[in-house]
Amino acid sequence: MTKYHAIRDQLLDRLDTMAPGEQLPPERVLVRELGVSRMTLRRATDELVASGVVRRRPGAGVFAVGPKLDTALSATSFTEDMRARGLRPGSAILSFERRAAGARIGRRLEVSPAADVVHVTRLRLADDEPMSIEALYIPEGTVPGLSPEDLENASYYDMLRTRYDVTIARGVQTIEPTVTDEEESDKLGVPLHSPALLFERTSWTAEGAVVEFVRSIYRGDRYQIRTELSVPQ
Ligand code: 16G
Repeated sequence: MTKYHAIRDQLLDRLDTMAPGEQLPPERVLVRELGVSRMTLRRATDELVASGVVRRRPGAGVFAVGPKLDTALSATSFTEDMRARGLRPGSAILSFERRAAGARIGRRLEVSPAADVVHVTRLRLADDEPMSIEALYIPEGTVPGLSPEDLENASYYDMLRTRYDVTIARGVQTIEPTVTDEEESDKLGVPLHSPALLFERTSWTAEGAVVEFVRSIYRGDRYQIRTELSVPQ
């Protein structure tokens, strides 16, 4: 193990005992305590910053970040997911339009390219902290009369159930690594080209109608995926 990896592990051990938001001792103190050069300590700290374990506030120091949110691979909504963790879900509408599906989205929604779709982009928040950006596409016929205000700080899945009497019966999701572009970084409050998870989800009713195609970018420094593994019999 390289020297800086060993220092990184020592810092991780120390962070395990710290509360989110607590500050690491100043660099000069750590250099003395750990018996390393300033450069090695910097390198180890940089790696922890990049992986989202700590946050550096210029002029203030380095602070512990809470554990990442585990997301299970199920057809839950963002709202349900956040509530289950005791966090306050929120969403801000970034754009809302009705337009023709076009070939690519038409294929995803299983409608003709000329069919009307609602295209909404939302910033999703947990306790006011930006977590993801969602681009949601819905066949217009599924949600007649839907307005941007309806989705502001509200759950799309709840609305489907209560207002449109639609229940999601199954979904397919892919997950890929990506990095944030300029706009995403700005909205999510992370540096340009930060690691992120790209989710694409299609959901169907029991009758086989597509009710959403969603492309979401989740912050890689705040999210990880947890899966229960079944053992092949
Ligand atoms: C989640 C889903 C998204 C769905 C949304 C509904 C992922 C990757 N995506 O964000 O497909 O549209 O929940 O949330 O999990 P809502 O009911 O809170 O609006």
